[in-house]
Amino acid sequence: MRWVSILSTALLVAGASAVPHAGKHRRISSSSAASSDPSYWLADIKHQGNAPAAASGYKVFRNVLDYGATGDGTTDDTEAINKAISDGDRTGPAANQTTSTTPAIVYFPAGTYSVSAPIVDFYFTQLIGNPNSPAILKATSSFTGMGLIDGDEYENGAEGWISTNIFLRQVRNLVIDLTAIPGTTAATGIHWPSSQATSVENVVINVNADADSQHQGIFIEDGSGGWMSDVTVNGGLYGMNIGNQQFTYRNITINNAATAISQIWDWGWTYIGLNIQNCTTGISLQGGVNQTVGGLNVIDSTISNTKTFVNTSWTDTATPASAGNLILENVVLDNVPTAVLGPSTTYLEGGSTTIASFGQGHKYTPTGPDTLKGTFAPVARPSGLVGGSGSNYFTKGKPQYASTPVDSVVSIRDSGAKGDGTTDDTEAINTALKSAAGNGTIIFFDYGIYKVTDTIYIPPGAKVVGESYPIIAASGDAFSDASNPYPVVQVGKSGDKGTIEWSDMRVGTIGGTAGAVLIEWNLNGEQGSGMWDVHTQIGGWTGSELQVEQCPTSASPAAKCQAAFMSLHITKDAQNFYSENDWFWTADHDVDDPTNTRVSIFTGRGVLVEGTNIAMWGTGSEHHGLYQFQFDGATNVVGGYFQTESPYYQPSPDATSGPYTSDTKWNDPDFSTCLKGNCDALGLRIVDSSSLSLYGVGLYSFFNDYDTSCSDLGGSADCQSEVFRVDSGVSDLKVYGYNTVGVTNMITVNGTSAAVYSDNLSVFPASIALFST
Ligand SMILES: *[C@@H]1O[C@H](CO)[C@@H](O)[C@H](O)[C@H]1NC(C)=O
Ligand SMILES: *[C@@H]1O[C@H](CO)[C@@H](O)[C@H](O)[C@H]1NC(C)=O
Ligand SMILES: *[C@@H]1O[C@H](CO)[C@@H](O)[C@H](O)[C@H]1NC(C)=O
Ligand SMILES: *[C@@H]1O[C@H](CO)[C@@H](O)[C@H](O)[C@H]1NC(C)=O
Ligand SMILES: *[C@@H]1O[C@H](CO)[C@@H](O)[C@H](O)[C@H]1NC(C)=O
Ligand SMILES: *[C@@H]1O[C@H](CO)[C@@H](O)[C@H](O)[C@H]1NC(C)=O
Ligand SMILES: *[C@@H]1O[C@H](CO)[C@@H](O)[C@H](O)[C@H]1NC(C)=O
Ligand SMILES: CC(=O)N[C@H]1CO[C@H](CO)[C@@H](O)[C@@H]1O
Repeated sequence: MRWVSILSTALLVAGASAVPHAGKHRRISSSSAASSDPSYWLADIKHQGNAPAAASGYKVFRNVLDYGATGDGTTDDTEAINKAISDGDRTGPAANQTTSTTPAIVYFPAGTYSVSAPIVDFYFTQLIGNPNSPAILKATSSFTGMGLIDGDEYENGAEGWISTNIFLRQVRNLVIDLTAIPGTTAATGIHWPSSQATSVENVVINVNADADSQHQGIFIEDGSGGWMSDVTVNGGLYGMNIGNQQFTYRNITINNAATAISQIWDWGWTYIGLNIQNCTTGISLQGGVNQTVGGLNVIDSTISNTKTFVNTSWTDTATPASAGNLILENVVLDNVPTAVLGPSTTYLEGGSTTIASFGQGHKYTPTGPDTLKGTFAPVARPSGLVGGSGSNYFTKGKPQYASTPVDSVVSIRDSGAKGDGTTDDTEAINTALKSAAGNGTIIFFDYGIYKVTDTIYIPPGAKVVGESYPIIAASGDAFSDASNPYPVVQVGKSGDKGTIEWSDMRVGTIGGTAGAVLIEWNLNGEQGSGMWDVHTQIGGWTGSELQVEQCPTSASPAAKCQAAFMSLHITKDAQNFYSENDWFWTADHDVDDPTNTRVSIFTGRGVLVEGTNIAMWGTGSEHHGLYQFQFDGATNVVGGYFQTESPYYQPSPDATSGPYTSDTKWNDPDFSTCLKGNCDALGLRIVDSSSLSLYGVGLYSFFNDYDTSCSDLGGSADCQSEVFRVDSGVSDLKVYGYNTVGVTNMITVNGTSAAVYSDNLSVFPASIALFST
């Protein structure tokens, strides 16, 4: 989550002159009143979320109509909507306080909501419309503010929350309409500096599409993101004007903007399914000769009726030498005269054609560095990972069950679970999951802290959905023995077949649970089984008994702060595991502490993948003691962006000196080749695995025993000696857009360093556009 300041925000607000562009945009007519909200189970069920640490009577679910909003298209609903968000002593950006105790869903029934000032989004808040008739948030002609939805309102010239600490937020099923604001007035649909475990999904943003429009759909100036999918922007100077450490975008459509995407800065960004139509420029890498964009991966995309697809300032002598990486794979062009334009020449002609592959940057295949400038051998995509049209990778958005009737949803609280953080809910949850899985019923986890003392088993057929990220929290003896690891949530048992869908939840632990495997995925699933917005959050939340008081950074690794054996285990039985925006987090700070004080919580392993046909889009794994991701015996793996961080306390102790150490039974890395005294957890290890294509990987090590000087820009990058190991038995591995921070040796192949950071300096990290074995 750590942020490093790259640019001052003053640079970033739209104001540059617009480029003329063709086309007219689609306008949505304002009309329908809120009374015509079609049935949607999430709105219509009984609302009984229980936030145990909030004041009594605290409401998790809020319907904006209950706070005086009308949705009639004319009444100014701004104040009522903001009241629905802030109600219940919730802390806004001015209070600058993150929280695990006051979650909220703010629901917008169908209708047109007139808005004259920003809707100020809060931490741990989901703004949700009806997928059967998304509400329109319509700016008045005199609207002013940083964004119609402002995800991090400025207070005294600074963002209220530190953007890299903003977690647990969603915006979905909404239409944002700025078309009443004159095109000559700068205006933004969503201002969204944010980080892991956040998402914007199924949103349409209509802005002014005149030739001189100063509008933009999305503006992000920083953060450690993040996920967006199924988002459409119509019109604008910029469809999106965006900078962030790393981000994943799936199925993003931009029509009729001057520049569809203005990439202000990044370390890496993965686009899968980018659709750009009728724009002048598709993606513009800002920054000029001194590049500010680390890199982009764009795959399975379609660009049409657009003069220039990518405008870049990269040259093979631009600085920093390893910035401006570009990877294009399977991109269809339709009437796009120039595909890639450099500062003084065209790098790739366009037309109506398919770009099978094109790249620029440094490459190691597997030796290097060499300059990649042109085509490369694209991935021969395994059939088990392909779906939809042509050779596109299979993708599937988070199921919202829009047409499911309310009587096909079973509440876990109605089934006897309490979610109060103290009652043992194991049996009630297991009984409910078992009976619902057979008949297609959704099991709905009303918000709560569900303490369990034994494994929760999710059987085939289950559809499990949470209300604003409820948490299943393991507690007690079953989970306490690190030499006898034990699953908290087991998704399918060995041999189980079928489909399981799981979304919007967290799994955590209470107290010392050194043997907990938070999620064990065994399902031999149908394609489309998986997890969407399911996170592990180990420590740092009220009720976890793993907060500042119990686990301060000054403490030696006491048993009570050894909190998990592993976050996620995708076993060798698992097939067709699909994942979107899942984040596996050993807490580095206490989110309920007023100054986000750091904590030392010790866990063993992040994500271990041993299965077949695995897709992981937009994922991160942070602060586990031995590794963040390990692929061991895995076949057919695709995904991106993969983001990791090493524990901040390392190397005191480091990965060789506990409290979790290498165990041959688990085929853990042995750390035999790292520089002694500098053996932090690996970000990524691959062994005995085949056909892996990773589109965007960032392995970061910011700290040495809580000191960041080892990762300073221009410094010695010696927070740790190695972070990415490719060991024996690996075939057909491709890594695109690879970034490291604070690491001396970027890649270790068969025990020998294959790439050093100093050959590959980028905007802040070191970068390699393409690594393949
Ligand atoms: C693109 O422009 C053409 C002609 O100007 C128009 O017919 C078409 O509807 C536009 N497409 C979109 C998606 O707006
Ligand atoms: C992309 O998003 C649009 C709008 O939400 C949706 O209609 C379409 O089905 C999505 N396409 C894919 C491939 O997910
Ligand atoms: C690029 O960076 C160099 C070194 O910091 C500086 O001297 C130069 O003025 C910069 N160029 C531009 C166009 O900003
Ligand atoms: C490409 O970017 C450069 C530098 O920002 C700019 O001068 C030029 O006009 C752009 N060209 C196009 C076709 O967008
Ligand atoms: C499905 O099973 C659940 C849990 O036993 C039950 O409450 C529900 O009524 C069943 N639904 C149907 C449609 O059979
Ligand atoms: C918010 O709190 C953090 C941590 O205490 C602090 O570093 C930051 O300056 C604060 N920001 C504002 C705008 O008050
Ligand atoms: C690693 O060593 C094995 C066994 O000697 C060899 O087959 C493999 O090609 C090596 N891997 C790379 C990437 O050089
Ligand atoms: C091998 C190589 O290209 N090294 C470059 C890495 O980046 C630095 C900073 O831009 C250059 O000075 C090196 O030449």
